[in-house]
Amino acid sequence: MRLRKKFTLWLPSRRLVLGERTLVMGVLNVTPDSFSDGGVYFGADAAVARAIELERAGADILDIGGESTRPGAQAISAEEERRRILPVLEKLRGRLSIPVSVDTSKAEVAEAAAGAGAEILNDVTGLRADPRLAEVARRRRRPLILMHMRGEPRTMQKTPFARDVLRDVTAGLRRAAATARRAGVAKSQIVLDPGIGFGKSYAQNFELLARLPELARLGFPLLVGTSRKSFIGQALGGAPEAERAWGTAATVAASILGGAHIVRVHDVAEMAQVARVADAILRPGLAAPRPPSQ
Ligand code: HH2
Repeated sequence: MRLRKKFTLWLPSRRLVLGERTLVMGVLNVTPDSFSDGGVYFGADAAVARAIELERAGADILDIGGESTRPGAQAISAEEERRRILPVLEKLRGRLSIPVSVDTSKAEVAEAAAGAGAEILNDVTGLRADPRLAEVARRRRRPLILMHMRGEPRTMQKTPFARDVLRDVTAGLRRAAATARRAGVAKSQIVLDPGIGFGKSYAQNFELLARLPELARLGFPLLVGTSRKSFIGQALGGAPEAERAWGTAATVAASILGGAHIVRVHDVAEMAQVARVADAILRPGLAAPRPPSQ
């Protein structure tokens, strides 16, 4: 176990220090079909209420997505994606004190979302779907999360998996970062993500978590998203999404001890506790935080 390297991301409204305390990114899917919360926050008002709830629960970043990437999901148009997320972003303006990231692979959606207040861009295709997204990140000065996905959501769990998952993920992330750098995105504004569950076998997801320190060597901050994913359900003998929180907790702790700077989760209050304790294991010399004043 090694101490994480520190990084600083520059957002329009603030800077985010990574590597001291793990940052918890709360998931808000404004979709009818996401694998664990699809349809629940599909209306703008329900989504806004959930965003505020996630902030109160201890989220450091709110990640809003308008298109499901679950295995087998159908792609939607940029217009439809904008129609889903823009009203939520507009209604959230001035109502949150945490920054918002947008989970999109389309440059025009990223552009519109940045105009509506999104401060971080999160691309699950690592610029493979639309390399122009890097241009938006550069021009709008937004940090860019680049995730590794093997194949595409419609077919990713059907096509052959990589023989050497770490090599595949490392090569893909290197390529994605190079594309972003060529478009003028500063190295310090890039975050990498191994893409747990995206075109990986059951065993490969666990291998990636166990070998996260090798990805940390790429020299970028790491984000890991395991929350409620199906490999956790499989490890628990077929537990449904709603019963995967404890399994998720194990993966969140492992991610942090392996070097993750940000964890992306649905159960924010619970995983924020997991993160605080895992952080304390990483830095056992630090004094306990002071209890909140009564
Ligand atoms: N996972 C999902 C979506 N976006 N982004 C990053 N950076 N890393 C992830 O692991 C990741 C992600 C899938 O989870 P969810 O948003 O809950 O489901 P869906 O894609 O069905 O909306």
